[in-house]
Amino acid sequence: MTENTHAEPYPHPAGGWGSVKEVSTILLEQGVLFKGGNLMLHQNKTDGFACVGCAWAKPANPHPFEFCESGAKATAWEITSKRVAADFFARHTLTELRTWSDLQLESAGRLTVPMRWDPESDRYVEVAWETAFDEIGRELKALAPTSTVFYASGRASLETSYMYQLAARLYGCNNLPDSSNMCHESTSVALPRTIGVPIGTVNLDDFEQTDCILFFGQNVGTNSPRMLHQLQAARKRGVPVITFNPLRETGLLSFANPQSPVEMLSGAETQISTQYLQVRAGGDSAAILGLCKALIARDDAAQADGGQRVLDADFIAAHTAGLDDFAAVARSTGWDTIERQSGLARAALEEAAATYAGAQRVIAVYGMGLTQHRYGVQNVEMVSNLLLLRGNIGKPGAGICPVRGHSNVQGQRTVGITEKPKLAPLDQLEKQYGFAPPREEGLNTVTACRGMLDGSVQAFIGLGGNFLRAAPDTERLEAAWSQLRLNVQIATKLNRSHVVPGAVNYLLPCLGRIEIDRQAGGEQSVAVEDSTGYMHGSRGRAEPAAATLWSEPAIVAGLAQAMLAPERAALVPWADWVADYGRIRDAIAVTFPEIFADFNARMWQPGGFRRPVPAAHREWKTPNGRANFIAPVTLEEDPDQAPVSADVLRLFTIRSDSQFNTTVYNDDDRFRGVYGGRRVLLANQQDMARLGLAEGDLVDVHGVTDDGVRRTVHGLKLVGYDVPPGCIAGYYPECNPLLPLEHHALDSMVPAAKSIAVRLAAATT
Ligand SMILES: Nc1nc2c(c(=O)[nH]1)N[C@H]1C(S)=C(S)[C@@H](COP(=O)(O)OP(=O)(O)OC[C@H]3O[C@@H](n4cnc5c(=O)[nH]c(N)nc54)[C@H](O)[C@@H]3O)O[C@H]1N2
Ligand SMILES: Nc1nc2c(c(=O)[nH]1)N[C@H]1C(S)=C(S)[C@@H](COP(=O)(O)OP(=O)(O)OC[C@H]3O[C@@H](n4cnc5c(=O)[nH]c(N)nc54)[C@H](O)[C@@H]3O)O[C@H]1N2
Ligand SMILES: [Mo]
Repeated sequence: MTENTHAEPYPHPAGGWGSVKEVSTILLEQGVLFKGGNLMLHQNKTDGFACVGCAWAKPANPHPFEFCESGAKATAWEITSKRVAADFFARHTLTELRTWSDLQLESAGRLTVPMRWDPESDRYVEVAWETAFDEIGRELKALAPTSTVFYASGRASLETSYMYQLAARLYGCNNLPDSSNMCHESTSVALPRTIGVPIGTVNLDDFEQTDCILFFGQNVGTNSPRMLHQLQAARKRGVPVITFNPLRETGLLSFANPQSPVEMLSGAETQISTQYLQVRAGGDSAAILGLCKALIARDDAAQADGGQRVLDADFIAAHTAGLDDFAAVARSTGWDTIERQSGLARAALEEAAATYAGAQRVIAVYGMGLTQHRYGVQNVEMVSNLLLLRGNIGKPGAGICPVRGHSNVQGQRTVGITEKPKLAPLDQLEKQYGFAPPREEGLNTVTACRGMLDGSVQAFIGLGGNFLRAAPDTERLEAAWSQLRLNVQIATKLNRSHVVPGAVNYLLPCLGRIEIDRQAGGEQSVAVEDSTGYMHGSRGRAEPAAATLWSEPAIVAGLAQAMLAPERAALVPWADWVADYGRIRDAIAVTFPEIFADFNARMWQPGGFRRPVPAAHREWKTPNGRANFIAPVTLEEDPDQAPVSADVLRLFTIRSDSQFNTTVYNDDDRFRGVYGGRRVLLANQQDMARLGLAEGDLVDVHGVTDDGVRRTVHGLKLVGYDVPPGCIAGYYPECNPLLPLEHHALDSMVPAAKSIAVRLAAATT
């Protein structure tokens, strides 16, 4: 594969004809062209299904084609005509399947029957659902509840997620990590401190009213392409877009709308970013401090000569706290430090600050480029500081916009999937169901991995996802994973987490959200929450991949009834809930009346209904009742890692245009012009020359963290690329063996996947 890997510039805009071609190719490959074509018309529509891809907002008046290239791929991938049934496993042992790539495993097709791993033959063997639940229940009853982890990947509906957290708590633990722990947890920790909400404040209307957009470390063209419509509209109004990203990402440069015949035929494209700042990976706190320093300096000057204030003094006085400490740090930090840490020139930062100061309504959008750092929480606080300086939170057209990942990852947290007892409605659950929920802190992703490594975690239940590939330190984790007493994976497609078995190992296949879900009470629908806090109904439209599949609520109910003591199980009407999901929603509305009152009726409102976001109207639910400026503690990116020496590079892991997390659709990364293989590193030419390496060389990458663990990924090919000096980019999940478990964000514990200290050496194998 590496032989054919090559890079060539992608001279086209994001979207455009390339998008149309990609969509038709994947529909064809998955054998779903005809069926798929019709189905797409229901994607992200009121009374249709919510896309299983990203969590970007769904408008009240959708386009006829309210989907994007990425969403169409995700749909095609789920409704593929390929199947993995019992005969597949009769042909392949798990030992053999462990030699398959992520792409090969998932490409085998949809899982169709419940299976148990048979250690004798090393194969999965079909079992009846009831048999599976019986044995899993027996196993779980024999374990201490705190040694079990209930992971959720972020796709399961609000209904399933609510049942899942309730089942875990009835069982006796708060061990409810979800993918948010690897993702936007830095947001969920930072924003409650600064503005008193764990989520963003903007909605789609704000994009129509804004007059400046800032982008930090979010790759919109690949990861939330439907947002390109809002960006394109804003750009057509002349709104400046300032981007901070170490890579010049195609989707942030320009866009041709594949849904606009005029643009497609004329080849017209919209320039997206008006200023592009190639910040060093991990340099955002410094860059933002530079912007703030420039604004404060202008404001000081204005005050001195009686000019118009640059800071929003009225807002600051009426609503905020902490400006003096923050401003002191901004004033005292020298431009030399800011330039060195951010990799950006003072003049470029001052230019961006001038644009920002010239706008009255500013939105700041951000993603993993900020959250997945040692100082990921601080990065988010810095964005909030920048916005607060000019009152850009809590007014129309302005606000903070974290772009969430999985299509219901935000919603899972909303309905109680959290390891943090203080965030869960425990008193209400106690009252509603008549039991004493556990009050101890549960395990998050990092502490769950620690538990697997030290043997204190003995069982892992996965509600979707591919934990083994998504989490840090792949090799160590994989060894620990095989020592689990019980491993139960609820999934749609085969992945690595399924083929490294624990002693007792089950694979339970489920319906996807696109599929019609028939229960005793008729066809069921579910709801999800998007990135902007709106809840939407979603009704499956495709025939199920197999008649043997169970829905996620049915599986969770089956597990709950089997693993709970009978008197505990009897506290919840599991069968009634599965017969009619409307009853689960009624229960959710009782638990969270402020968010979900009248849930069943409101979920079909066009555009969805929004949960309360107090900060969006300047009500600050912080301990001091004000919006808080928080001064940065350091501008160093990774003080926990080896001292920076000239041969140490900072590796940041990225997603390609052809993947959804660990799901790899093909080996190309079209927008970045990298074709035919993912085992590559995008490297700066000068760094390569300095290190005596050249484009095309195969290298071994060694972790340099000094914790006694050797971490190496062998045989990656160097591709010359426009990356800031000292930084190097590689693909997730291929590079995860290099990510040390303890290299995570302070406070949020999000693995710091965007800055891993590594050394390169000529390949030995
Ligand atoms: N098609 C598709 N859509 C997806 C996903 C997918 O894999 N495929 N994944 C979903 C999920 S779960 C998530 S969380 C989101 C992820 O979507 P994003 O938040 O966009 O995450 P990434 O693609 O990991 O990286 C984002 C960008 O950060 C930049 N970056 C890296 N380091 C830094 C840094 O230090 N500073 C700055 N300013 N930028 C940096 C990278 O160059 C990249 O452009 O997308 C969701 N949507
Ligand atoms: N190095 C590095 N590591 C990272 C990241 C990074 O940027 N760099 N990003 C992190 C982030 S942001 C995230 S969110 C995590 C993602 O981590 P996960 O959410 O754990 O991983 P996914 O790849 O999204 O999971 C894919 C699997 O989900 C299953 N699946 C798909 N649809 C359904 C469904 O409807 N129901 C069920 N039950 N199962 C389904 C399929 O079996 C599929 O194989 O990875 C994290 N890891
Ligand atoms: Mo994510």
